[in-house]
Amino acid sequence: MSRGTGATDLIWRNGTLVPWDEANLHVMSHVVHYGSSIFEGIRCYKTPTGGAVFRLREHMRRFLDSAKIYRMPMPYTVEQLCEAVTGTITANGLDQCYIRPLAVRAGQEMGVLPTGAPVETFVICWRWGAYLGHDALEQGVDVTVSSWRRAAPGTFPAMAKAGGNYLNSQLSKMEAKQDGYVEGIMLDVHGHVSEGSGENLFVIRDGVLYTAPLAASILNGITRDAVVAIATDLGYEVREVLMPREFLLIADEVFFTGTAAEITPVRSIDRSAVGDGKRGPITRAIQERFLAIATGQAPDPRGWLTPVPAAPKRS
Ligand code: PPE
Repeated sequence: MSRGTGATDLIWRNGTLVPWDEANLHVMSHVVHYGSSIFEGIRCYKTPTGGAVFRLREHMRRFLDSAKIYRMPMPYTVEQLCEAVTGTITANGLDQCYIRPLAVRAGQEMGVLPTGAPVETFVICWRWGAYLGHDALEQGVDVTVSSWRRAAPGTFPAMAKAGGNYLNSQLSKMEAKQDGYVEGIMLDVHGHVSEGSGENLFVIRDGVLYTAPLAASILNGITRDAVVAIATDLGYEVREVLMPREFLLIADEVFFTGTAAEITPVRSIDRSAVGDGKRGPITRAIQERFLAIATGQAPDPRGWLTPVPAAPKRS
């Protein structure tokens, strides 16, 4: 693993905890050849009363939605999956981490038709710090508008968080990095602003927040939903609308949202400064409220946090 992440002790596999090194798949697994997997990304934050998972139920619901879209039989309920997540965090003795629930089509049968391949479900936890670089949360990131578009409606379902979708994300991300940017903003097939390789996007102008609608081929982000709620609480208007590319160039503030990226300011787009070229005041206010709720420093009126029982002390 890279980016300062490291192996933890145990991985949840089909209902049992197995050692990290034993959570393997065969090279003939369907997923290896045809990208047939679905997954989630969730964060557990350290709070004054121990670890707490941010919006666990919503993530596991989206996990089951992704499985349903791809007709992947899933023998677990949302409740069982939530318990698998908290149990795996506790078993690894963690009080803050990134969590990756994953379901793959395994087996050893070749051929596109996936329905004969058994589904294997995993929950993996590891420590994952700043996703878009060390100073990104405060300083903001330099991004580009990708030459790669998001998949058109009716091709790859954007609402499913499926492994195969991330081939599109990889093209955008590699291009951005190669050209000296941290991330790429992709447009949809019609040229409207869509999202980043692993983040949703917000644009601010004259104190109003704008974000792309589901119809612009975005993932229905849970951080995006949290930001809409927080911005509304703080008294800002939020509009879900199709945005032309040039709207990015006249924005006062722009930021990414995502479980891994949290709330990351964008300070330039294609070397054109966003606003003053640094984190803007509204972005900062939303970022601070978001992190305060997630880390248990501010009230949690919507019940976004699920506490994780501490592991018994090891002798
Ligand atoms: N769009 C995409 C394409 C995406 O992958 C993510 C999450 C989001 C939007 C934001 O969704 P949410 O996390 O529910 O707010 N990307 C996950 C995977 C990142 C990775 O590199 O792996 C994440 O942030 O966990």
